Amino acid sequence: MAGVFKTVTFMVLVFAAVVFAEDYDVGDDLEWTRPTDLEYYTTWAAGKTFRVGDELEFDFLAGRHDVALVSKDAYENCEKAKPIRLMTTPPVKIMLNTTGPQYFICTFGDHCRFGQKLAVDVVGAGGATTPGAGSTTPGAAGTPPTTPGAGTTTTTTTPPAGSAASSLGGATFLVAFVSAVVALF
Ligand SMILES: [Cu+2]
Repeated sequence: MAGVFKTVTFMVLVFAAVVFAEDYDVGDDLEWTRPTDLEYYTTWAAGKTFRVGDELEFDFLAGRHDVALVSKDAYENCEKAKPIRLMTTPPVKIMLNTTGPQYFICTFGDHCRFGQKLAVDVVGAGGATTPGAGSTTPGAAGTPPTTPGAGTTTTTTTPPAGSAASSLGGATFLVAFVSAVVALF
């Protein structure tokens, strides 16, 4: 009987973890393109809280743009030569699975220099930033540092089982819970 209960609890919590993860359409209506406003994607990212487990979706015309995951340096200087990862087939979906800043640019023409670049700062459980090694407030190039925690204090003092998921990043939560369940059996 206990086994059934555990299984049900597990399924409910997995569902909760999935529900609380957010999918972001990068750039909203403009999608992923060369903007007329240099700060367009900086503005788009400002005020959003990106958490582990959330997903970024870049939509663009194939062959006109691409998505390069790059270093902070490459982001700031629009250095296109050696991206960490280059993704060319839309839609490009990026699962945010680590905390800390992540940088994306388009490698076509001058697109990056014209503002087709995105920096996001990914936070983990409860909105607390776990500053990765060497992460100095992301985006010296213009991303306003979203004073971690200041705006989004989700007053969590021993939350009931149901609301636990909301205060945790989806993926982190999932991994932690799966580990717990495996340990139980
Ligand atoms: Cu482009």
